Amino acid sequence: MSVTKPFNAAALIGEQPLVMGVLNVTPDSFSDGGQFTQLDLALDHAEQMISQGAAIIDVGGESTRPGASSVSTQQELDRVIPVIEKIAANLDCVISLDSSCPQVMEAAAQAGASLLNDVRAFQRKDALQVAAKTGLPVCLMHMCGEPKTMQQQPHYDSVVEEVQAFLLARVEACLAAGIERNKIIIDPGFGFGKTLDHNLQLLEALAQLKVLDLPILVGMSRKSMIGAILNNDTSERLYGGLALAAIAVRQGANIVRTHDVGPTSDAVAVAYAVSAPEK
Ligand code: 7PJ
Repeated sequence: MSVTKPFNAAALIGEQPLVMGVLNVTPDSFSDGGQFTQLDLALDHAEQMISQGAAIIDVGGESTRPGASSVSTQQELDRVIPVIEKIAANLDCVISLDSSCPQVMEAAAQAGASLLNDVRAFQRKDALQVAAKTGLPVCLMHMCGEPKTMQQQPHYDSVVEEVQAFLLARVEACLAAGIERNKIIIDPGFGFGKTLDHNLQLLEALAQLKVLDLPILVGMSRKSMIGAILNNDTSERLYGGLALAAIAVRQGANIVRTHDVGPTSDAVAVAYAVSAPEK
């Protein structure tokens, strides 16, 4: 029997940001590729992230690294559903599904997921309707293009305005599909069809997204924006990622998605202690 842990998205506002640990069950994920494909290894990894401070485990079966090719629905189901069932039955955390595929969303909700995180902001056919039917909170992320080609000369007239307008339009689409406002989280989508300069502009303007009055999720862990500044590989991007996480919290982020849960939890707590409204 799996137990779905309820997740109240709207309650995140004004509270200490949560850390979301990344659990990739894809053989080709770029930073921990291939290490956690087996069920028991995935469970161990999730347990370790929870013990280090993750409140949410984000389970993904499709690699969205730049250039990655797509996976079939069946492959995605085979990868993520057993992992979600196992975590739901054994660990105390919120389980998030990182997927754009409606069939996977539906199955994940039944298996014990309590958050739907879609890098395509529920734009695939039937995704919004299926998400609404599950009754689960959703995370809407901005992406320009598709993973296979998104880093080929991304262009914006104003990245901040365009991302904000996109998110607003997707919020409206969610509301129209029957998803309640208090179940919506937004994410500017760092690294998804963005140059270093675009990413830095979005981080600098993150607080502007607060006008939508919705919780904000950020994911910058190990991403190429760090590599572009430090000229290093994914395995060397921890400290750069911590700096970005601290700045994001200062700018109002409510959930920080990371591969490096322990160090990020410390960075988030310290940054929040500086930024928190007085109690
Ligand atoms: C993100 C994500 C992100 C949200 C990935 C990686 C690439 N979901 N899924 N936001 N990134 N909401 O882990 O580097 O930034 S996959």
